[in-house]
Amino acid sequence: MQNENKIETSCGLDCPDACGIVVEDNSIKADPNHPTSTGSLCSLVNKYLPDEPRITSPKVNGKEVTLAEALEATKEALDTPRKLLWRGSGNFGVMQEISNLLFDKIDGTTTKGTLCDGSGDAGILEGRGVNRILPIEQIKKAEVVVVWGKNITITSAHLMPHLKDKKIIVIDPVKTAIAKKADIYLQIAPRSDFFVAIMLSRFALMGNFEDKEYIEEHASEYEDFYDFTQEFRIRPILDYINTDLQEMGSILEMIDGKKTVFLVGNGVQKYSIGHLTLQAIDSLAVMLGKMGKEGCGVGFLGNSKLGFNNPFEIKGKKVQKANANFGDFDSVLIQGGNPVASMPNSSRVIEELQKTKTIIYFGLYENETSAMANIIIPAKNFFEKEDVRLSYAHHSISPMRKIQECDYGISEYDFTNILLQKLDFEPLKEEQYYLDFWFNQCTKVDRYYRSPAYQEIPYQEGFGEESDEEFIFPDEFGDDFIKTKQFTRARRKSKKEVIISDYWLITPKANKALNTQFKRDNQVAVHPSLGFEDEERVKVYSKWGEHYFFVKNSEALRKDSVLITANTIGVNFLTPNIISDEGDSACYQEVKVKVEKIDA
Ligand SMILES: Nc1nc2c(c(=O)[nH]1)N[C@H]1C(S)=C(S)[C@@H](COP(=O)(O)OP(=O)(O)OC[C@H]3O[C@@H](n4cnc5c(=O)[nH]c(N)nc54)[C@H](O)[C@@H]3O)O[C@H]1N2
Ligand SMILES: Nc1nc2c(c(=O)[nH]1)N[C@H]1C(S)=C(S)[C@@H](COP(=O)(O)OP(=O)(O)OC[C@H]3O[C@@H](n4cnc5c(=O)[nH]c(N)nc54)[C@H](O)[C@@H]3O)O[C@H]1N2
Ligand SMILES: [Mo]
Repeated sequence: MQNENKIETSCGLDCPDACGIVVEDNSIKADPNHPTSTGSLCSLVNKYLPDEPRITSPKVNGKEVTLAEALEATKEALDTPRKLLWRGSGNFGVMQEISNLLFDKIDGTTTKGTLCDGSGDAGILEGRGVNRILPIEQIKKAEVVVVWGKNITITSAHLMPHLKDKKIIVIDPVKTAIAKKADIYLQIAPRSDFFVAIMLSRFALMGNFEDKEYIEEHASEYEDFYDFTQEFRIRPILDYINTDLQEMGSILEMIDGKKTVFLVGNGVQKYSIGHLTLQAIDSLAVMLGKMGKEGCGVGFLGNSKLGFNNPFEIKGKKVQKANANFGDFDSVLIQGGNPVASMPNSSRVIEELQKTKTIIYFGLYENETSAMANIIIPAKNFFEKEDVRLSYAHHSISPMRKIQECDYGISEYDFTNILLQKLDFEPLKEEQYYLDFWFNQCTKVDRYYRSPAYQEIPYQEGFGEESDEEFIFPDEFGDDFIKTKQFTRARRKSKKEVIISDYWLITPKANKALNTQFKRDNQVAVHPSLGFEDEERVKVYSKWGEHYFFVKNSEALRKDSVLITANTIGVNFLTPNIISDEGDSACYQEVKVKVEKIDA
């Protein structure tokens, strides 16, 4: 029986863990029965409670108004032929998407693609046909864990206890906390992951590390793949990656005969060729027989909605999320995001937004985007409304419950429902109808629900939607960003080294922030050999723009890279608004930057 003072809910922040929360006597605790629980919540959820300053008053053109007035102004703004809905991932509840139903009715434009994991996802789809989540139970059963471009201790902290007593291999240009503890650490050149996977595959096939029985059955084109790997020249590529035969061999030996999972993060795919990288990493795992078996698999950001009918899915006009031309619209509704800071190429974003007649910001906090808005609508946070939480890293679906009142904010359901009626459309169905729509598609397991896509060991039977297909290896490589001619056999002539005069920009997540929510930073981390002083103010610039930061020296970096976390004010003035070759994704790291001293 449920204690009256006890409410079970879950965290809505955009993080793979999607933790279960128990609220008792006004305090929030981790739900020990949640599958990823380690007994405690992270500091970010705690920040969510009162001390974070909220937008408490609706505004129209800088003036405080009532919510009713702000909604009336919103109605007028949306009553125009050209309107765009741009939604961020500030709250991961499914009810965020209910505003699609409004834009469907009013014939508005929405977005496609992501700022996040789209290019990697596209590569997974190419190889496996479907992007299934690697269940946490399989991670627990692994003997070796390859942490590849994922900063686990910060972005997925609840996985850490499950990695205890396992062999750890880390592949990351930055010596992260987990890299420091790893059994093997490869401090590779940024954006060289495709080559790492191809070289490891090639050596695996040369050294007979492949799992013949498995690939004969599930990936029978492996001989063509072997030929493909042979198009790449070993010596210049190993030099470029910053590794050697011995190191590659030691990785294969550590994995050989051991249950192995590859935990792959966003870091490997913030590039135009991210899809090829994920497909190559998958190919390596498949070849070694580390997929579709107990204690094995490649875990990336999975598709949380796989297997669901989504009542909020709409057709209609769509523009690229990472590259939206806001200026093409009279009115832009920005919900649950901070695109002025989080989208790439901030100068372009600002310029585009300045061309828009009305910007409507629907969110919790003041930020770069709310500062540009004509209409501000205060949202409710995830403790103040009902919702459903899916995860892109496990299969538990949990209710998000209202545990506190908020008399100034409005939920996405109410916002949508009111505007539909103001614009003379039929109202929505009851809120519970939409919540149940999701739960009814799940299996109930204790207090949680289980996603319809759950499979204990994904890809055990095969690949594709129906698990009756084979794995598809990559068979083509093209890259317009770095000169790779010297790497491939086809064009052997050029012997030029890749000359690095500028620095790679590494821009990962920060510890005490969730994207641009909560804590903001102002630093650029550089290798001490670059000759800057700590706290020195420098200009960092790229062909896309510039911004000023304070220096922090760090031995964890390579000499060819600088690091600015995603919560840093101004970081996206440096990043390009190009879209990945596949997957409609932003490519935050497809850029080289310069760092300049500022004369006092
Ligand atoms: N505390 C906290 N947690 C978060 C978030 C947050 O903002 N703060 N954000 C959430 C969100 S939205 C997401 S998408 C996830 C993402 O979480 P992660 O997948 O961990 O992504 P990042 O932090 O962007 O980068 C991960 C790692 O990639 C490395 N890296 C950079 N370039 C390369 C490269 O070319 N090759 C390789 N091999 N590695 C590279 C970086 O050094 C970093 O260690 O985290 C979620 N969790
Ligand atoms: N340089 C660089 N840029 C990056 C990244 C990077 O690694 N480096 N990562 C990218 C990635 S992976 C992601 S996912 C994006 C994230 O980028 P965004 O999706 O823009 O997320 P945030 O910047 O965290 O802004 C979220 C906003 O949502 C609002 N919000 C929170 N909860 C609610 C709610 O319940 N309702 C409503 N209406 N609003 C709410 C808050 O006001 C908050 O300001 O950033 C991308 N940008
Ligand atoms: Mo993300």
